[in-house]
Amino acid sequence: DGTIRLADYRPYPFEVTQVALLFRLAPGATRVRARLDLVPRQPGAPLRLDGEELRLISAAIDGEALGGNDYLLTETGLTIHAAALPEAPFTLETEVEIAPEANTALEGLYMSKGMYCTQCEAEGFRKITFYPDRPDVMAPFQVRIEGDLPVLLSNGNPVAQGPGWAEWHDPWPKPAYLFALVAGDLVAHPGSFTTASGREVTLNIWVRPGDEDRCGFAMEALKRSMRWDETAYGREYDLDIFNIVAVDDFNMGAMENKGLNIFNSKWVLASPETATDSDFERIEAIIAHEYFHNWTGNRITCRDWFQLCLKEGLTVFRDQSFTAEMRLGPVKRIEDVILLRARQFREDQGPLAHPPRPDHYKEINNFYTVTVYEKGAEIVGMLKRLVGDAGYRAALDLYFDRHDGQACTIEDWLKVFEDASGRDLAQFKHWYVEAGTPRLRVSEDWAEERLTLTFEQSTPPSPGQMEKAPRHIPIAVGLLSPNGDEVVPTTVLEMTEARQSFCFEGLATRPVASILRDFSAPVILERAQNGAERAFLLAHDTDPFNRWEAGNALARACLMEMAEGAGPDGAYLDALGPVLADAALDPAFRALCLRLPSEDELAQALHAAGKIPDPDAIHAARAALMRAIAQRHEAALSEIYAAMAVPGPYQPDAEPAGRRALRLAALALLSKLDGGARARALFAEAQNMTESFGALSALIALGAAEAETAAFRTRWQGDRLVMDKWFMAQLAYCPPGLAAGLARDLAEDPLFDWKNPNRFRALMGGLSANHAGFHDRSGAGYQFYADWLIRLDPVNPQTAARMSTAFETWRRFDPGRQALVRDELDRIAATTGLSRDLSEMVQRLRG
Ligand code: DPP
Ligand code: ZN
Repeated sequence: DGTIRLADYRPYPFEVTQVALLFRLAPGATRVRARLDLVPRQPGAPLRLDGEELRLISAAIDGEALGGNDYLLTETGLTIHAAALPEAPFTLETEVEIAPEANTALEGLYMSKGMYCTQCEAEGFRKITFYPDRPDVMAPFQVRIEGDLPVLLSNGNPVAQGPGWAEWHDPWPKPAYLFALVAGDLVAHPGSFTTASGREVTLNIWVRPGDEDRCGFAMEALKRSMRWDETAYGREYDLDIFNIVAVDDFNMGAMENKGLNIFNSKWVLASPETATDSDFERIEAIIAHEYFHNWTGNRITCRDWFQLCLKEGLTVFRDQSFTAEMRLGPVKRIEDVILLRARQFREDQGPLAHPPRPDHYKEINNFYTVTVYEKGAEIVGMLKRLVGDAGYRAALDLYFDRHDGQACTIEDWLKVFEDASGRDLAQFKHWYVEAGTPRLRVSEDWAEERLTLTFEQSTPPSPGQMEKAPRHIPIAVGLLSPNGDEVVPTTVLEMTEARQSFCFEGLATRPVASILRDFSAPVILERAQNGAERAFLLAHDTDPFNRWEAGNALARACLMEMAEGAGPDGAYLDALGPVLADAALDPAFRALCLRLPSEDELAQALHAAGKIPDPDAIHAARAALMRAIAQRHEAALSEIYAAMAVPGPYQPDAEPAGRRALRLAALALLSKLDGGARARALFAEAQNMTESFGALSALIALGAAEAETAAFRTRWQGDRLVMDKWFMAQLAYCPPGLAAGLARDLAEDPLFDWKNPNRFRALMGGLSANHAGFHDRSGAGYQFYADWLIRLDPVNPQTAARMSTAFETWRRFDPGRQALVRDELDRIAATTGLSRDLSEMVQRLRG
């Protein structure tokens, strides 16, 4: 049935020692000539090459054209029979024709606004030429590009160029998924970097004319990333040149092609007028992420796509550590955990749950998930916590030493940690191969100056995995005395059993335990704790994560009760007071303390508590709590709003960004009382996108943004990235009852260019982010969404499939909503000619 299984992995029977490619570019008919030097490794094996949507012009071995009986050509590839192959090393030459202009799937070689570009991960290279398109086949590439365009780029170092042609050579053996080609009328924002060992590297960010003044921040972020990888990991850059290209039509965020990173323009281009603080932070993180792949992904790559989290989990962990050092570490950690819980825990609890290393798939593009990326990063973080900082560095040094130039597995990765630390990680491996978020229940016992913490763990079943073994869980714990002093500093308890107790002896008075500090493991901690204890931790915990967590737990508990009819919890409102007033606390941290759990997270929590979440009641509860906070703390919030204004020219750094975040959090609350007066004033005077967009969002949430929405459109209609925000925000933040109707209207807007993935994601993602709007009991949100998935699928299956995850929570809801979603999923499934991508997703979603 098209399922690919890890158990079926076999090494490729040929070695590719050299690849030479010649491109003759033309929008409707590009010719690609490929010369592969091959060494047979298994006598008698046929030569099987992947290839899709290629028109074969010719094929020859050692200069001799192949005859019709020598090979088999199918929809998915070219197989040259063993009888037609020499036993000694040989050369295969092929020529094919492709049509980049007709490529709307944005996979392989395609065109974006007159520019040629490529996206080959995971399996796009097979749409460029016949090739063993698998990551364990690594070879040096030589590329010649011929085309009537001023800028012609590929991987590696430039060899030679003239008018209408350029040659590139990449000396580092690489898998085909890291191949890239860009050709167009581009301008460079230049830079340079001197490596620790004194080599000069030329840097360029290539953009379309007009965008060159929005590259400065990304360029500086690149230099910081290059330096950080040298100091934190001892890794230097290894080519003479590093190019980044910004592309408007792109399915993903960015791509780490060797020496030629290709970025969604959204994650490169930034100016104070057009990008928000969080855009700047994301840009720095993504620049770093792709750069860090040069070692974790490119020099050491994956043996097969089941091992995707080998490179992605590790590289996300690296970019998170980088951002934590560039900005505020504790704030970054809290933001990462918010994302993990909102998206990965959600995935783990639904029909799409899968292990960080899956063992089967139909379409690998469907596995570029929060589980592979974010949970993969958490697992690396746990390893680091278990072996310590020095142990981690030793393990990574060994990893680079032992595996440079290889295509590796999770087993190789764990073995490096075992060898460097002397630990047995057999049980730890469950984190990689089993799905599901463990529940960790804790109980406390106090007697004779001894505190005993007893933990019980269990992991619920997930698709295809009914029984789960106990995990090896690092639990960071600290103890506080009743006056807030730390009596036992952070200690890592290692849980390996289903049930396990840990004792702390010799304590004069009963302490308050701070458990799972820094979120030391991606688990759901179940702890019977009263509001007073949580308020104590919110006021006193010395671990910033747990301090925030205590407030978050209070807010969540309060909102869950409000969703079932209770009023706001006075104890929670009281507990916020000292946090708001504490000027010693970082503004960014205080902003996070004011951020209530999302509606989707509340639905997740209610479902986990055995209830049926009601999206309308959750929305109403959240709005009511915002109003109650505003009423209770109006004076303090007004003071914050005034005090946190940032004078002078905009700087994207963490400090002013934190002040703006706190100010906007206060604004969102105060808007519930002032009818939007402050937000309207801020919108009118804002000099940067952070404030302008924050004010607009607050007004949209009030349902009172008509004039501002129109003004924003008039001002920014020529700016594609800003207009994405305009589409998204109106839907994400509007009163839920309006969402589906507004989505229909916006889809009629002439600026809704639905074939552009950013624009499609802005509109559909905006709708699905409006929890109560998307889940409107009429089913209008579901129906609209499904209509568009069906429409997009034949054009861009990858993006259609990825967006289908909006439906992954459907089993949480009442039978009425479930029936509506099931109907839509059935309707999608019944569509003729559905892509492999979307049909796999719908099949899994239906469960
Ligand atoms: N490998 C890419 C990344 O995560 C996928 N877009 O950076
Ligand atoms: Zn990545």
